[in-house]
Amino acid sequence: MKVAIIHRVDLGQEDNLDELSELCRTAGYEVVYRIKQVRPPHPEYNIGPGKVEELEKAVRELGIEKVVFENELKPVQEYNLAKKLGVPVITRTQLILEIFTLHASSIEAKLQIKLAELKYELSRAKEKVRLAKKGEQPGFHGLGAYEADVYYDEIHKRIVSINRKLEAIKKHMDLIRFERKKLGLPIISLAGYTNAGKSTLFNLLASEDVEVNSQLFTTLTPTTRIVRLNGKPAFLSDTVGFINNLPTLLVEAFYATLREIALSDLILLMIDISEPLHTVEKKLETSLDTLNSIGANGVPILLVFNKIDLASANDVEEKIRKLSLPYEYVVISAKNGWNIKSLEEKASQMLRGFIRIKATIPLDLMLMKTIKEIYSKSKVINIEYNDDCVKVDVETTVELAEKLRKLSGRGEFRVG
Ligand SMILES: Nc1nc2c(ncn2[C@@H]2O[C@H](COP(=O)(O)OP(=O)(O)OP(=O)(O)O)[C@@H](O)[C@H]2O)c(=O)[nH]1
Ligand SMILES: [Mg+2]
Repeated sequence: MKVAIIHRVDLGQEDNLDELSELCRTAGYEVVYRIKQVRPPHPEYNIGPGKVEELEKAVRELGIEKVVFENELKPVQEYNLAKKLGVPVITRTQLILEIFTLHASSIEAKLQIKLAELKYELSRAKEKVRLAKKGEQPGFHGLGAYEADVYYDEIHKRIVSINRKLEAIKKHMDLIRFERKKLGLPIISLAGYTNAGKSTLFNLLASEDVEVNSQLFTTLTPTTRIVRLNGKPAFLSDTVGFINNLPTLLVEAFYATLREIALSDLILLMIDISEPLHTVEKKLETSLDTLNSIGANGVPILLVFNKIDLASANDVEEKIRKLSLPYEYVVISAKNGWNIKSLEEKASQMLRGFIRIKATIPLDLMLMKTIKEIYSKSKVINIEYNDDCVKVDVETTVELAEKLRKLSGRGEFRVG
């Protein structure tokens, strides 16, 4: 489907048409016309009436079937534009909702998108009801003032019902998190701008097969696996990508999936370093802001500069120097598996909660079950089986270390 994209900006404001165009591509549209206009918003159309004429001509001549605005439009502006142009007019929020709908696979993600849609509709329903009452928006769902009120109430009821379902899912997810927490293993989240390569790295580290795609927002449902980083076991979660100007409604909707990040012990923040410096800067800023807004400040961050296969070593080095960030970092290519070893080393060094212990445990107390637990929760440096005892040298969780201390009884037990 052919579309036109439009961004009205204030004086001195940068336009966002490149990203909007990328979002359109992800939604399956072909962008054949783009307009940037610098002016204050026009009450009737947002853009100026002259631009509307120009757009109307383009729609007719190029066979454009939909018009996508970067700006939020008032219902009356949307209505005026659609009437004038003869094709549907949508905004960035609706476009992102369309993309999310295409990619959502879990029940939770689907419900959250439905909820965001309804909230969006609700915020506009008020205005539509007002217009219907004033008789200014004839033909709005063919409703009169009374039906418009009913319509508003109906949306409200559906929101309440979806919220209830989501609450039940949240309880279930909390239970799963609690069970994970009980295992005592650290939790690592892969976070970052959409398309940075999170799922590619996740697949590599977890030997998994989650979808990797050059489109935006491929991952909408977080996936978690146990991985080993340099021998240390941990939970690793792949999460939904960040984006600049994510409509507030969607931030709320996806807060639930992003909550994982705030609860983790380490964040691997991925950045595509092959892009121009100003893009890297902007995306990094959005990512850090998003982490802040979901309450993840305080969680240690390891910056993972990805896609170094697409840039020269000098270029990568210079960009990182210019960014001069107060975080630990590594440079990798997730696609080619370059430098994954040093990523594992850095990440495992930053994982808190593991301690090195040496213990000698009497053989009659050393059960197979304990040996299994040691292997699943520790980096084993050495285990030595003797006639009457087992000597273990491991980096392990605090809980397991305590258990081994008790088991060692009068045998040897040393930390460090
Ligand atoms: N050249 C190159 N491409 C990469 C590298 N890592 C990932 N990609 C590509 O980048 C695109 C996005 O990768 P994904 O792993 O889906 O990115 P993501 O961060 O999970 O994206 P979302 O789920 O949409 O947030 C895919 O086409 C990958 O093949 C890399 O190191 N080098
Ligand atoms: Mg992904």
